Amino acid sequence: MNKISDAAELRAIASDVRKDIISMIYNAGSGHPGGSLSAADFLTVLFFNFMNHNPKNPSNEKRDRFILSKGHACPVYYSLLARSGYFDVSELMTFRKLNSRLQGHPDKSKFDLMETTSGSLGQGLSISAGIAFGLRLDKNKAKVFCLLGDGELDEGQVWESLETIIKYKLNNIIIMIDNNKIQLDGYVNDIKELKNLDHELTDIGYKVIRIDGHDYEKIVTAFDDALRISNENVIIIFDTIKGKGISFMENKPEWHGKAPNKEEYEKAMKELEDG
Ligand SMILES: Cc1ncc(C[n+]2csc(CCOP(=O)(O)OP(=O)(O)O)c2C)c(N)n1
Repeated sequence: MNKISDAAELRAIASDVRKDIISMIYNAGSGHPGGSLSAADFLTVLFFNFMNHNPKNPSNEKRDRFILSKGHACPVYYSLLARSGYFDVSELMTFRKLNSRLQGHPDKSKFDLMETTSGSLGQGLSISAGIAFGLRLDKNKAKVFCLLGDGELDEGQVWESLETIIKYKLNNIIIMIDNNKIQLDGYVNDIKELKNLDHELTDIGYKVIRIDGHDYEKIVTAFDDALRISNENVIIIFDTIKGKGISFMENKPEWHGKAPNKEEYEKAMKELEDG
């Protein structure tokens, strides 16, 4: 796929992605807007400027792999796949409908394009480690990009895989944390405080890059740096705002997993239209 590095162009794509997210969830009457919107900027940059993938040859062995461990945020993933050209954007409106490929959580049995099924939090990084191991055995230089939520870090399995990745020096994985500070029905730090996350990750051996996950220049530099580092395990912590882009959804736990009503949908779309 041709890479897009122009920030204005990337922002325009992310705006379309946000409109897709809102429309899909409104149309379905259910879904997870907050954690989809928070990841829209850095995932747009990843899909359009950094990840090696080709919608014309989706199963090419050389493709970089993307694992959405926080599977509930699949509206952002489905939109990016459609906007990249893997399927028609109109299919997004089948989200969460009976017999659709676009279920409420990514389902590989329905949609082979995905590297894995996800949604049961905590599993995606273990799967990524397995894929990365396999790639290394095959002498395949492809990268594995895995996205975790900050609330997801409450799952012990995440920490097991973090240590496995260090132990086996799986430097072909780039881990991303969407640090939007909110999980299902409250603030991450009220549920299980993530004290000194950077230090905890550094202590177990990671090179931690921490940036504003809505600042395009910083996102580009972070991916550039992460891809340049070949002898360390890299984690990028993206500090983000849950619900980013829709004023009444921003930083509000209630927008983790609910659909807008008609009035809210129209207001959200207008805000996105007005930029
Ligand atoms: C194993 C497991 N336990 C609980 C849930 C229910 N659940 C869905 S989303 C969520 C909160 C996730 O928070 P976070 O990882 O911060 O996601 P984000 O805020 O980015 O949407 C929870 C607890 C789940 N999907 N899987």
